[in-house]
Amino acid sequence: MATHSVEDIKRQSAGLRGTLESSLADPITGALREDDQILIKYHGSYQQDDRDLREERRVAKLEPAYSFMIRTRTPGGVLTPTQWLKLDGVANDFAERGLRITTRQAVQFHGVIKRELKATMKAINAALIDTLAACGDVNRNVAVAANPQVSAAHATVYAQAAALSEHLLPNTRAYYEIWLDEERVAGGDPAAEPIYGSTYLPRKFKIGFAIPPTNDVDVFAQDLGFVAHLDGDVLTGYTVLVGGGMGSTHGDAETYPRLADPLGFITPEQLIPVATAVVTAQRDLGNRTVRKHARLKYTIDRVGLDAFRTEVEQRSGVTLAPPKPLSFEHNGDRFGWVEGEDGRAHLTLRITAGRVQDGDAGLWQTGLRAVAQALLEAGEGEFRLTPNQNLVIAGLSPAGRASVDALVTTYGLDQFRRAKPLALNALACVALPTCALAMAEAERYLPAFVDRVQALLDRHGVNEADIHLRISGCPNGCSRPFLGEIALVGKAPGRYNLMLGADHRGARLNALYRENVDEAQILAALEPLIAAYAADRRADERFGDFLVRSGVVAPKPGPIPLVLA
Ligand code: SRM
Ligand code: SF4
Repeated sequence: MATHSVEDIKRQSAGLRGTLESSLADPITGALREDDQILIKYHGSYQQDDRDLREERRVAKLEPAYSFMIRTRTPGGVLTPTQWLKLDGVANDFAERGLRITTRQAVQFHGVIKRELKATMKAINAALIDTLAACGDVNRNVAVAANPQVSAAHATVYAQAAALSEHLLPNTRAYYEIWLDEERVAGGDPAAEPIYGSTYLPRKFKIGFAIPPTNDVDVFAQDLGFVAHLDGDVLTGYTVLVGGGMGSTHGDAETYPRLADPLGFITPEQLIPVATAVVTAQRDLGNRTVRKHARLKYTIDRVGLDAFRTEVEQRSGVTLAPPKPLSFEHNGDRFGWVEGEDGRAHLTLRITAGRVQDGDAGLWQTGLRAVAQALLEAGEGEFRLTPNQNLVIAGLSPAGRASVDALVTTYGLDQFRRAKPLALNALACVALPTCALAMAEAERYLPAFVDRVQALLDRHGVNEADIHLRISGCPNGCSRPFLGEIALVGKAPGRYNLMLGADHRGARLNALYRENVDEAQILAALEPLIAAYAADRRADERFGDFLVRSGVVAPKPGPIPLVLA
């Protein structure tokens, strides 16, 4: 869709209302009117159709099998057991394929039909979770380090991130009127949007908070990243990063993945004014003519980092201190049990591609329901979704730990004990059958592809190699594939670009190694590299680093020198 029309739709939407209510009430079609398809994104939902059924329905002269994806706004992916149980109920009552944990710590439901959309939204809100601004040209779900090994400072960072998420919500009451039957104020004027204005942002906007040494949120892939600096248990401030993003278009060199640059250092008190200044600067400076060039990363490349910093300082009244060195060990999750400083135990479970559904790979939905029920009865613990599509059962006493451990074994949720590092850290976006933009499989292909690469690792005696592998069904990059040591980026059914050589800390982009290749060609390309890695790697050298050192690929260096842990 041309940019001007999206801009017009936003401007004329009366605070994101559009004609959504009459579109929803129209019994003739399972779809919404075109403009409303844009507006519903700001309410956290996408109209989709089942691409597996497209051809069959076309031949039968039926309209496509329309349904809706709904995405929660769950900053930091934190959910109480009660909330999990309610979301589990939503999946059973209204959705297909269970629950889906996303790469930004949200839950997605797929396959909700139009006439049940409102009831589904109500059921989600009954869990005290909303979906407002989970999609659309606004600030999206705020990602926060989920890994539980740290301390009181973790809670402080999470609280700040959740407050920022609230602060950046649109003011419009449209969401509450349309989905929750709130009465419209007399006169019906849309609420003022001091942060967004009437056309919201030029494009989606993403914020992430990392707590070193873990970079599980892939902070360099965020429009706006905050890296926490701790002095013992005390949060002293954040290094602010701007201009990260993954999305690109095949064959269009003017679109590209980009790592965020350091803008400066701020104290915790300066967080909200500085974040607001970055958002409003992007609101006013971002490209509103060409949507493909509208993300903050392009704004920064156009105006320059120094000019952008000056803009942020003027708007916020904060003078940014120089950024501090950063130290990350990896951008994955830590699986299994860890104990926090307060003696509470946390268990990180591996969930392949974030899909929580009963199947051959485990009774995931039933099992997690039993775990949530047990936490509820014991009055302790919570769930935390990770930005790597996994799940942490957090905050357990020794007794709670024993009971959760038993449930996890009973329901086959202990994949983290059996799987090799390659499988544990692999990511895949949703792609087919629901994603309208998918060019190739991702989530459904991940297990088979991981098995084949693992077979190569086994054959060359490096079966425990911890290589970060990521698959995306297209170059939009929803599994952050350009930060994978090995990545497949979909080109066409069964064909991918093979990207190699990112680091394992999320601080170096990979580079194209083979274009438009099928599985046999991918495996043939990987085998000699894995053999060389097995023979020639240095102690503790990671696969991506090895490929760069040995000149196989030459990716651009990362944004700043990191102090290595
Ligand atoms: Fe994404 C569009 C799924 C994280 C970059 N993304 C989509 C849509 C909505 C397709 C569409 O526009 O029609 C996908 C829905 C598929 C489906 O059927 O569910 C979709 N994105 C996802 C999720 C569910 C992938 C997953 O497997 O977990 C993630 C939901 C995150 C959330 O909870 O908010 C998801 N998307 C990401 C990320 C990773 C991140 O944010 O850390 C990226 C790369 C970072 C970035 O934004 O640059 C990402 N998604 C995109 C883009 C490319 C944006 C760009 O700048 O060009 C699109 C396409 C677009 O916006 O036009 C897109
Ligand atoms: Fe869809 Fe492409 Fe995102 Fe995968 S990367 S979910 S195929 S938009």
